[in-house]
Amino acid sequence: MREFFKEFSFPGGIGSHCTPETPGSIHEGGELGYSISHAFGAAFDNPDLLVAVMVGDGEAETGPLATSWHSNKFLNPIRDGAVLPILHLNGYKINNPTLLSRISHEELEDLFKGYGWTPYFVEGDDPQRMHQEMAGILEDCVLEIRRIQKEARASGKATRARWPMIVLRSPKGWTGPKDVDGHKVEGFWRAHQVPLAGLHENPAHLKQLEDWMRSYRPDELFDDHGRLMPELKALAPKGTRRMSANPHVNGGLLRKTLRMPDFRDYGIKVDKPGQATVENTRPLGRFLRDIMRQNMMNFRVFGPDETTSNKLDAIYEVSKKLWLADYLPEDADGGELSPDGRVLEMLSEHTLEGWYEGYLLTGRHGLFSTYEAFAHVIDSMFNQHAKWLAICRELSWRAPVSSLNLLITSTVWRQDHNGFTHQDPGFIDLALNKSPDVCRIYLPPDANSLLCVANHCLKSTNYINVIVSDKQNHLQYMTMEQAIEHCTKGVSIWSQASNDQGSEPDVVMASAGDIPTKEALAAVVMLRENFPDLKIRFINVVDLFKLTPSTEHPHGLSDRDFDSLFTVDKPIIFNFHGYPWLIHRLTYRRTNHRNMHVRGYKEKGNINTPLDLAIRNQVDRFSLAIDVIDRVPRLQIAGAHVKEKLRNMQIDCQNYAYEHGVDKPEIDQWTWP
Ligand SMILES: Cc1ncc(C[n+]2csc(CCOP(=O)(O)OP(=O)(O)O)c2C)c(N)n1
Repeated sequence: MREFFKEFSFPGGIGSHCTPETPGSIHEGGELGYSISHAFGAAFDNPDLLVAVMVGDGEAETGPLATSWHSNKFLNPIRDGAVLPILHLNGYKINNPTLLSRISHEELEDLFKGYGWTPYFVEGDDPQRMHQEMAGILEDCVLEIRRIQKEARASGKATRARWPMIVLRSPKGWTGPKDVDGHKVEGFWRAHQVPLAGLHENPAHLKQLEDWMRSYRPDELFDDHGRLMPELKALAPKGTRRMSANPHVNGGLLRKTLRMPDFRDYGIKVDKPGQATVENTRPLGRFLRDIMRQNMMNFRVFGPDETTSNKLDAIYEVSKKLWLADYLPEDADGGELSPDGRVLEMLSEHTLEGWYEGYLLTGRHGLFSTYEAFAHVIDSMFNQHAKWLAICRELSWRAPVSSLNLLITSTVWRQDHNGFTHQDPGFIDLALNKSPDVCRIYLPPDANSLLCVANHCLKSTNYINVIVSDKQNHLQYMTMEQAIEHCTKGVSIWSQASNDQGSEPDVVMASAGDIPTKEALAAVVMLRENFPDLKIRFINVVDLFKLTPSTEHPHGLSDRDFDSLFTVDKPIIFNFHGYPWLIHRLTYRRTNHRNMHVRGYKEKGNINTPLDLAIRNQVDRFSLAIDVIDRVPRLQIAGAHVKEKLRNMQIDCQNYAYEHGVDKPEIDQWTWP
């Protein structure tokens, strides 16, 4: 017992909250706010599961928790299990009263009724009476849940239910020291975590601790050797009925391999690179539709409000959006709503992310698509999930779970009418901070490469895969075979855009992302027209971690491979989807880093045409071509006339955009010659 106590919240020991090391847990309580959404994620598609979830009244003040009460409108009583929230109204946080404990009973009851719950109250401070009452109310709630499920399942009609919940009002630090040094502790915020401090120096505190511990009558609970009395031990459930051995909370044990069609069948035909445009995410939508079709009990698609906007709406051919709230006649016209839909859409990125995490951690699969700029809403949840996975990887008894796949779409470069607020490619900067064992970032430049990357991600386990791909029409570069080769390598030379075969290039032009790739290719064309003998090597990067040294990330290129691709002394112009410094972060230890010139989003935007936005951030074809002239020594002086011409063309394009509201047709409809 001494060993066990010593380990608690001790260096090298176990955490003070539920951590991945805690058997029976899928929920790290460190960062508050996600208990209810995790619980619902666990309950979806688990018809026999009842998830009881304790919610702190402090936690209930957080944004993510507050919005997650609405999860009850997404629980299908036929197909899903149930969630029983127990709001623990102990009145205090670390240093403050809680809001929900300082409103009237009536107001609190109205609040939860308003959220669509049926609240039951258990209130008091006499342990014996409270235990009996809690047992009684729990029994009532379970019976009520079973009644709702039985009715729905017998009738075959899934309707929204007013599920029960419990409000447990008990003192904070209940049965702990009442007062310490003349200050109220039990039933006050002072009871938070450590009610008695300085035990080494303060004999009075030590005595109080001893009295407190003895009040639980340990001599009746343990024998002389410190072992739990056999009759008490016998009370514990057996086998998988034990909370710690419940297979749902080691979800990898229950995980079934996702049945997947061949992604190649969804590819688009590319006869010649850089000619036709396709909405990159649309073929992915058809792939997801057929994955859904084959996995109607363990695959879900999540998105705030944008599955259609993100061009993934083919999924609705197989399964609609889950909707159990009221219907209006006009919903029949394109609403795509259904009480048994498997696509989850609610305008709360927090709730969706929480559901998705709970769903994955209990052994299922999915994909979450969201606007790039607003992926930041779940920054912190992403962090916590990455930490969870990082620790799980060290625990041999935790079976691998499906990766969390985030499709970051509606990206910075195509916010033609949304403007500045929708321009933020910074989510990948955050993803880069996390353990290399856990995070992957992909920027497929066209539809076939997106399919290839998505296929890989959906099959993987224990990662967070961030896939950045815009939803608009973009040029298509690769046949499916080429896309597979390119994505397998993660970074490669595009030979059709290069003319340095068999020699050393004068300059390396690199790109990552759809629009930056197009602009870089257009720059190459202008350079080759103006300087036919200029040797250019064109490199595209899909897997961002290829850039980092192999000693830092399992995907990283060896220095030898990096040097042979990017050269050891030639200028590199890298046109990047995101903030430019991210590429410097990844490559600062590479031999040729001093010649690496990165262009990316520099927070210069407003309502812009695509080219105008590119120009303002210097990722446009003209700026890139000028960059090359400036960096290749023999062009620095000789190229001055071409530079002038390119500047004039740039000014002309910008003026056209401001006058007509669109880019010049030769820019907009530019194709690789
Ligand atoms: C998002 C977040 N913000 C702040 C904290 C710091 N914090 C830890 S416990 C706590 C109070 C929690 O109160 P409550 O949820 O009522 O839990 P109790 O300890 O009273 O059961 C706070 C603010 C946190 N863990 N997570």
